[in-house]
Amino acid sequence: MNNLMSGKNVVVMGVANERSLAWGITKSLHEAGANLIFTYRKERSFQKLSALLSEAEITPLLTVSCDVSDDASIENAFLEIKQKVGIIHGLVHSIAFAEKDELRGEYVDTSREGYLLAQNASAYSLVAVAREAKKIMTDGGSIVTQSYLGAERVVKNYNVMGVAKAALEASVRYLAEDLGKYNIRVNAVSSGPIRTLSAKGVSGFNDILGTIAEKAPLRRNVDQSEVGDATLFLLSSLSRGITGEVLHVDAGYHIMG
Ligand code: NDP
Ligand code: N5H
Repeated sequence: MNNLMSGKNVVVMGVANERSLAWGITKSLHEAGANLIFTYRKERSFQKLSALLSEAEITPLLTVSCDVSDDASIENAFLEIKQKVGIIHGLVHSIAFAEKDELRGEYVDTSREGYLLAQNASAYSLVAVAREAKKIMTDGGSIVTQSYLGAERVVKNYNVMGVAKAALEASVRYLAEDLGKYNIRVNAVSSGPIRTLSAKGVSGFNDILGTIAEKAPLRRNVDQSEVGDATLFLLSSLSRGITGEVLHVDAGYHIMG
């Protein structure tokens, strides 16, 4: 146990199961003494999350439902957080969604509907959530989202999600400027590939893991605990001079030509 986050209230969005990046982040935050608030969308995620929390002996301050593609749902969730918890110091956005059909074949075939859906759930959602979080981050705070290398480079099959992550990373910079005057920092972690529910059924995922194990400077892949600790760093005062940044947690893979 370290005390990096003791007395801090942190909202974690995006635990679907024990493989979720958000669950790795939860474990790091709990170790650091944070008080945790969770949001979920599907009932199945709520059931999983409740079981995981009791297994890990973590008692959350609150668990609320929140569909980030729906403004009313976001407003209601943050209203409930305000009423039951009051002020928050941190927020973890670990959410993305695109239709499976858009995550294979050629990007040029992306439908308008598929494009808008991916942007809505994966990029605009950070803006909408930051606006609500700002209202209850009255003592300053830190917001951290999760991105991927496909935002910067063309990665086979990532397609519409790469463009959504590019918008997400640009939003991190614009939000950092807007919220900096309230002492709220906004950053992203760009994680290497990790087998999660979202990655399930994705064609070529094993090949990507193999390439990284071979080519990354550390000659291995990363795991949820490494994303968890880097996210903890960005949420804690250790990173107090850092905002608008995209921190790669990818065994160094992104530096390779
Ligand atoms: P998970 O499948 O574990 O998590 C995805 C989460 O997104 C789920 O909890 C899901 O909740 C939530 N979600 C999707 N749509 C909505 C919505 N409209 N409203 C609220 N919640 C929603 O996968 P990961 O942990 O892998 O993904 C977390 C983040 O990490 C994503 O942004 C992803 O792009 C990013 N990332 C993942 C990498 C990887 O290799 N796994 C690499 C780099 C980045 P529910 O099921 O309840 O709808
Ligand atoms: C280059 C790759 C592999 C190809 C692309 C994968 C993209 C994944 C991201 C999105 C978020 C996956 C997604 O939306 C899946 C859904 O269509 C279906 N799944 C679900 O509905 C499950 C049940 C729920 C829990 O999932 C969500 N998202 O709600 C990228 C990989 C090497 C790295 C990677 C996997 C990146 C990433 O962003 O996740």
